[in-house]
Amino acid sequence: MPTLPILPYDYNALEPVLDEATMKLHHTKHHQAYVDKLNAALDKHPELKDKDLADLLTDLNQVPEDIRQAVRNNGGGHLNHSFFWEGLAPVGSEATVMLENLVNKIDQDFGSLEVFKEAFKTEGLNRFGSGWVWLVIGENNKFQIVSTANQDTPLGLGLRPILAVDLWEHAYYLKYQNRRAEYLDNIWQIVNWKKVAELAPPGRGEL
Ligand code: MN3
Repeated sequence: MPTLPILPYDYNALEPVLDEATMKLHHTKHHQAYVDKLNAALDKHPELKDKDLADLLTDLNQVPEDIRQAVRNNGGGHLNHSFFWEGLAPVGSEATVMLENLVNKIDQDFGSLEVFKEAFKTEGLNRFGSGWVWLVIGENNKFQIVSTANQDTPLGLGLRPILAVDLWEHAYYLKYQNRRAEYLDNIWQIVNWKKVAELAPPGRGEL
């Protein structure tokens, strides 16, 4: 049964990029609500409770129609947030240091780290309304930047996510108000590159 994951750091651990109040609300209220609503939907089809959520979201056609939209929204919300938390780490921590093989891969696929960061920010700014911006492994193991609306995941597009950034206003509004660009500039200080590299291991990506 889906449950709210425990964060791998304290609510104040991502200061000053993400403030404690935002983190606490985001985890205990927003993420919890997705978990609760997902469980309410799955109560109508208990046989789905033991299925892998990522599998269900990869092919939503296997989900009965009466709960399909609820699973898409709330299952997506649960999976995306769980993934998002894992991809962050405290400012200055070892996990935020990008190792050479990842730097090289980004250079190879985007030209440079600066070009990559700018493209990621642009994709995030151009996503109208709520959604997510992602770094994914796409065709030919090439890194790609994509965004999705609402709580949709790139899994349904056949893309393997390795980094997610929440674009919903609840993720940044208390600290950044309407300044999504500033939030996207600052987020790099807390990206867990160690985790990203683990998700794109040698032999699977180009790393
Ligand atoms: Mn969120």
